[in-house]
Amino acid sequence: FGDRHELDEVTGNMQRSTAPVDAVPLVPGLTVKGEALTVCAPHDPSLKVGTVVFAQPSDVDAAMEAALKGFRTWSRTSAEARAVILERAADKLEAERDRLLALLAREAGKTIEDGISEVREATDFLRYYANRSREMFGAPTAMPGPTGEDNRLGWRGRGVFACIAPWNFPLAIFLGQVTAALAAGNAVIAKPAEQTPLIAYEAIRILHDAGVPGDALIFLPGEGDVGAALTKHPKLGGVAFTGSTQTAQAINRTLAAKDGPIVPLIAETGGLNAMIVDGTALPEQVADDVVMSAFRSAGQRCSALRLLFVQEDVADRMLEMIEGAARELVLGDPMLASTDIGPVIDNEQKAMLTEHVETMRKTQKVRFQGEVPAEGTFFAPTIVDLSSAEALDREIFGPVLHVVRWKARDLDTVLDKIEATGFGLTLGVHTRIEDLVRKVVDRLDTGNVYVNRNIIGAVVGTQPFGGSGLSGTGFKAGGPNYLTRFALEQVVSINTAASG
Ligand code: TXE
Repeated sequence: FGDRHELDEVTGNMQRSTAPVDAVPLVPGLTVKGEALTVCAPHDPSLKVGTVVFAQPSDVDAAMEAALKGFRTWSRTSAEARAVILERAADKLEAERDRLLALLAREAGKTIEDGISEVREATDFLRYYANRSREMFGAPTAMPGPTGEDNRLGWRGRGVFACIAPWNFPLAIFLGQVTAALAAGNAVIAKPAEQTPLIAYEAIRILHDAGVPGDALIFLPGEGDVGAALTKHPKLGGVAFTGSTQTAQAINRTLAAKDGPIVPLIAETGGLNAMIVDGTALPEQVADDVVMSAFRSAGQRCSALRLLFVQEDVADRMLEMIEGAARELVLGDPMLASTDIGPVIDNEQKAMLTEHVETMRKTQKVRFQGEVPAEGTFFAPTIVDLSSAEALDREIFGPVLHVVRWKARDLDTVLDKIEATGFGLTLGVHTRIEDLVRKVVDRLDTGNVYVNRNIIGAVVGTQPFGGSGLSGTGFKAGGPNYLTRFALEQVVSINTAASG
C-alpha cells in the first residue's frame, strides 16, 4: 500500500481515475461496470492505497436474488457449523494482522495503536458471536406446558440482512454487524462506508476464505444511494446500521413507508457525549482521561467526549492540565510508532471541523488549538470554552472539546442539559462522592456510563456498547442479547398423544 502518484481530482480521500482497473467481483455471476476509484491515504493524498469499482443502486436486485439463494443454504447450516466457520475467520484475521494494520493506517488514517485494538475488537466479535450463537441457537429450548404437549422455542434467521457501516471503525464495526447477522443464520449484503472499501473487502475475503458461501455474504461497496436502494428493497429481512443519526432516521422512514413484511432496524448512531467533573476529582486522572476521550483517534469515535462539565472552582487548574497534556500530542503519519493522532478521514471532515471552530470563534472562546502537519487532512486538538451548553447543539465528529463550567449545587441543571441533547451513548463522571454517581446513573438513561476513567469503552463481552434516543435503537453490540435482534423466535407445540 503506497505507490506515489500524481493527483487529478480528489474528492474526500477518493480520486477519480481514468486508468482501467479490474473490478472487484461483487455478486457471484455479476460483472459490475463502474468508474474506477483510487483510494488515497488521508495523511498523504499522494499515496495511492488501492482501487475499487463501486456498485450502483441498479446492482441491488441481482445482489438480493443471489443472497436469497444463499439464505436457503446458510440458514439450514447448523449453528455449530456456522460458529466453526466464524472462529476460523477469527484465526485468519489474527494471522493477517500486519497486513490489516497497514491498510487501517493507510486507508483510514488509524495509528498503529488504534489499529491493534481494532483488529482485536474484530476478532473478539467473531469469537464472541460464534460462542453465543452456539449457546442460543444450538437446539430449541423446552418450554413448560400442559401434560401431553411438547413445547419448544427455537430460533431461525430472518432472511437477507443489509449491513451498512461507517468509516470510523471500518473493520471492527463492519465485521461486528456482518458476523452477528451471519451467526444468527441470515444471509448478508454488506455495504461498507464509501471512504473505506478496501479494508472492508479484506474482511469479506477472510470470511469467504473461512467458509462462508459467496452468495450468503455479498460485498456491495458504494455510496449512500446503494445503501438507500438496499433498505428500499421489498425482499429485505432486516437492517443493521451504524453511522450518523440522520441516516438512521432516513432508513427508519424508508422501512416504515414500505408495504409488505415488517422488518427490524438495529441502529447505532452518534452521541453528544458528556463528562461531569466535580471538585473532588483527581486532576491528573481527569487530564489523562479527557485527552484520551476527546482527542485520541482524532475524536472520530462515536463514544468520544464532546462536552466537558467542570465544576467552577477547580476549572482553571483542570483546564491548564488538560491543555498541557493536549500540547504534548504528536500528529503525523499513522504508521509511525511516535504518532499519537492520525488524520481525520477526508477533506470534507476537515472542512466541517474548520468551519465549526471558526463559527465558534465568533461567539465563544477558543482557548487552545494545537499544531498540525502542513500536508494531509489533519485537524488539531482544539478546546472551546462555551458560555453555556446550548451553544453546542449537534455532534461534532472530530478532536474538538467543548467546556462548560458549573457551580456546586447545580448538578440538576447539568443533568437537565445532558438529557436535553436527546443523545444517550456515553457519559463520564469524575468524582469521589458516591452519591453523586448514584444520582447521575438514576437520572439518565445513557447507554454506557464510565466513572473515574476515560469514556472510550466498548469491550466485546465485557462492556457491551450502544445508546438510545438519538444515539440508536439501544441494543448493545458485543453483549449477550445482541444476536436475538437478528433472529426470529419460533414456538413448536406438539400434542404428543396424537403424534405417535
Ligand atoms: O455516517 P453516514 P458516517 C456515527 C458517528 C458519526 C457517523 C460517522 O457518530 O456521526 O457515524 O459515519 C451509508 N440509506 N457512528 O459519516 O453518512 C453510507 O454510505 C442507507 C456511531 O460514515 O450516516 C455509509 O455506509 N445508507 C457509532 C453509512 O450509511 C446510507 C460508531 C454511514 O454513513 C444512506 C461509528 C441512506 N440514505 C460511527 N446514506 C456507534 N454508535 O457505535 C448514507 N448511507
